[in-house]
Amino acid sequence: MSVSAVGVLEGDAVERATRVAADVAALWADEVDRDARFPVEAVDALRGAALLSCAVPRHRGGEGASLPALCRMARILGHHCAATGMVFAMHQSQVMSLVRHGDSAAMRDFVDAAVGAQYLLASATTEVGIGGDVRRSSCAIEMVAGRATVSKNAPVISYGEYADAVLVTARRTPDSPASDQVLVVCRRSDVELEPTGAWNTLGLRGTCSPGFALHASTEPGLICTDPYSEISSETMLPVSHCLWSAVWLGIADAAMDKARRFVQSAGRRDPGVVPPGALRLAESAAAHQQMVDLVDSAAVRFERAARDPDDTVVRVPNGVGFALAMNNLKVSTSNLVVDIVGQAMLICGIAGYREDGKYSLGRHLRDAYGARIMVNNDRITANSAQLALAYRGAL
Ligand SMILES: Cc1cc2nc3c(=O)[nH]c(=O)nc-3n(C[C@@H](O)[C@H](O)[C@H](O)COP(=O)(O)OP(=O)(O)OC[C@H]3O[C@@H](n4cnc5c(N)ncnc54)[C@H](O)[C@@H]3O)c2cc1C
Repeated sequence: MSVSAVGVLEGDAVERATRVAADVAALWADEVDRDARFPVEAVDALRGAALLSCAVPRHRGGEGASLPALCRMARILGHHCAATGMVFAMHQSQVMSLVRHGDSAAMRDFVDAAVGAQYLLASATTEVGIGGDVRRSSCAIEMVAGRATVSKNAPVISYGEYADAVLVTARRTPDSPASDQVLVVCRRSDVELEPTGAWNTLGLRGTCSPGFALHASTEPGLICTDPYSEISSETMLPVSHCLWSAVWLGIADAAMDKARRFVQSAGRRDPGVVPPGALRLAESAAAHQQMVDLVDSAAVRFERAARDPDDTVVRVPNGVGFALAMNNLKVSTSNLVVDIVGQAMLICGIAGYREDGKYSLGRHLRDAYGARIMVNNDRITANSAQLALAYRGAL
């Protein structure tokens, strides 16, 4: 399916993403997973449909897609190809971070270029030796001949080899403490990426996320002026958790569809008898509904907080209640997706366990297991435990 067959720029962003998901991503999902290769057709189609810039405000050349709309897109992409959904989700959280926190002239020029050329943005936040604690860095920005340079040993950079720029966290200066971080944009032409390993994982294989030794030299204007602590709490973390959860919801949708079709088919074979899987399907539907409601309400919570930081219900975006809610979202949805796909496996039985039939659930199950470790739930819960000690309000 060519990009033009997807219907470039016809319909709103959600409609276009739906077509990319069903007409392109779905066709290649099994091959992408089997070969652990980048979903190049689907990402090209997203690019062709101008969906890589849909979160940029209209007055800056994008479509001003809201977080609830981005979540709907991530969900439908995740349904058909979780790797494509996750690439979309990770990219959009980088875009939102730049749009909301990059106000230098250089940063505005970068965003203009990103809209025009439909840049794909990757991120290097985790670091060897620091693990999944994205709020600390050991690498640091050093000024060399008027350029901001950074070298980072990144254990994982998703689609690093396919990205047009990498957003890197680092200490502000070589003398700064580990927590005094900045976010710096490094264009691909300013970055050397030496692979330090391969990406041969259980699931989300198409995200192509090996480790890299990253060396970059960029313009100082491409260092975000807001400290990373603010970018993370106000945008990158909540947006990532909402969009990742939406992708996991897409995985759950795919499993639920198969389970439902399996039970309906059993029902048709024996009219008048409720198939044994129907009860389990009803239970799974309740868990699925919880997931839907969690994702929808978290995206709306973010929008309300972004619109009105003094809103007394949602609390300020970087407030403790907001942070707890966004942590809880990630931990809950990453558990629910594994439960739901596991229940679908019980419903479909051997037909779900097989790798070659229309009820096959293997890819969904393997993808689902990535959710809990994509920033480890134990680490997030440890952070929530500290926040909970200090918090007295309602969520
Ligand atoms: C599909 C996928 C794509 C990814 N893409 C990217 C990307 O593009 N860019 C990027 O930067 N990262 C990315 N990540 C990596 C990041 O999300 C990982 O969480 C990170 O690399 C941590 O890896 P880890 O599990 O080895 O480390 P840790 O998070 O350090 O976990 C290791 C162990 O430490 C334990 N632990 C829990 N809490 C603590 C604590 N408070 N202190 C110490 N140890 C604790 C954990 O339970 C676990 O047993 C991706 C991950 C996945 C799964």
